Amino acid sequence: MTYPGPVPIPPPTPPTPPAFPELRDSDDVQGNILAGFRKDRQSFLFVQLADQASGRTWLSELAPRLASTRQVATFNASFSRARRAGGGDPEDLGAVWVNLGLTAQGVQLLANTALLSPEPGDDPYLNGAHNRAAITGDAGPSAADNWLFGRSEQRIHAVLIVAADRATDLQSELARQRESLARHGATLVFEQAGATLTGARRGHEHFGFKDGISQPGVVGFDEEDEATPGQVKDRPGTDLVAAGEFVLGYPDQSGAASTLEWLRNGSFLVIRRLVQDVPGWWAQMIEQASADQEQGGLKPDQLAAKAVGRWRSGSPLDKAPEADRRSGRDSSQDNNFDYANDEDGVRTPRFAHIRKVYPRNSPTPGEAEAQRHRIIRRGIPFGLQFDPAEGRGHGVDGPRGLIFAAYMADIARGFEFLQQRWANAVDFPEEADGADPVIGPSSVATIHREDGPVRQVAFGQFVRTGGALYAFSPSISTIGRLSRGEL
Ligand code: N7H
Repeated sequence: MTYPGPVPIPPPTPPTPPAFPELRDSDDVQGNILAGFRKDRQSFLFVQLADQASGRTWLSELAPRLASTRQVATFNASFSRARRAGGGDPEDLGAVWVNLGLTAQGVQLLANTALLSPEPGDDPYLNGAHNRAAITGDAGPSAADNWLFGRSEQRIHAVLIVAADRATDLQSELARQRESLARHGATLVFEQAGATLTGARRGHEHFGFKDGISQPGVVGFDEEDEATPGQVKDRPGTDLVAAGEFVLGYPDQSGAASTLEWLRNGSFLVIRRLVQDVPGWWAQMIEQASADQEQGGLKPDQLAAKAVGRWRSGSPLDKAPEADRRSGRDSSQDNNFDYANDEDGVRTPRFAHIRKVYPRNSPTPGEAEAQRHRIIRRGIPFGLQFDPAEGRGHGVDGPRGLIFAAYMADIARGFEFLQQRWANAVDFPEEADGADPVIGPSSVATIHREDGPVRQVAFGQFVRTGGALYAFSPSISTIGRLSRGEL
């Protein structure tokens, strides 16, 4: 008798990717994830709920007010059309949007049965941002004990992002939300206001640099450019990335998709209050530039542009390495570049903020790897702009910075990886390149030149963490089910 041998085990059938509707029309994915709120005023409300029953009634009252992707995308399209036609922001078009995020504590409180693993392991969401300080490098003045929100003893279940075009609309919506929270016995643990800067600094962050230029394109949300497949139409240089990198339940860049039903159409949200020392940042540029004169000379403005990877106008160093030469006001090509012919970082240093956090096609780590660590940024500045002559609060007496808010499908692979493995790492992408001079720790960075020896520049740390929270922005249907006790 012959022995039959082991019976072959059929390979597991891969999960069938979920149906892929046009995400632009989604009534289920909350607004702000794929379609940004893009409002000049936004407030973040950090909420502690009283108990399960009152939390659910609060949620059922809130649910109809939450913005969907379809609503925000439709509004943004009409706003852009009106702007192009009228040459400025249309005064008569305004909206008020609300987005909800729940912390792991919040989901535990609201759900019927345990949706989350009882062991946090090394899951960032289950642990909470304060328990991840060793990963993100939040020590000393950035230590979690000093945070305004997200400290270990605070119990935050939910975060609301309320956004409006007009100050009066924002104030009435905030009043309504506070009243509803109070009526359901909830506590407002912290309220953080944000507003875009004004005048010539509109669209710029506090150090003075234009922000909001580069975002990933999302398959199923952004239209592909026929002439340059893989890129977004009318946004030259913007690569299309799989939706599953940002929204759960869709295939990501590796083809994998989360199969947990309640997570589908949701996205993880990282919020950080990043306090910026504006005079300190510029003083170091002036000091370092004058020290550099002996070596051939860089002006403070040039050094600061090297730290960021763009000029203050937003024009990328890759296109204008020596001076900000962008012609006129045409910003359409500001994202149309890569690092293919700049391996050593002669034009855009390898430590530059935008190259650290999105190395595009740099050989290290390579384009495929770079696309596995993308995030959608929805931050907004807070505090008054630095201008001591303007009076109280405009000098060193007032705090200012960026409310960094970003959506992603995986916090460990998204925000934490960018911060820990790339921005904070002196040896990424190559040995002794230096840490990210915007969000990394103090370090000595290496500037490469076309001909001539490399230069060393010592950058300090002028951004500190003053609050942080990890949340999950569930789909609108999951929020409904949580509110009805069906999950
Ligand atoms: Fe950064 N800055 O003013 O220097 N950022 N950032 N950021 N950032 C960007 O390209 C800034 C922070 C990213 O696609 C620009 O749209 C400041 C954190 C990513 O090429 C400027 C702070 C993380 C990009 C700044 C801060 C990131 C980006 C250029 C904190 C994630 C897109 C504008 C106070 C860990 C890169 C633009 C790309 C761009 C600044 C924080 C990530 C000017 C001041 C914490 C992915």
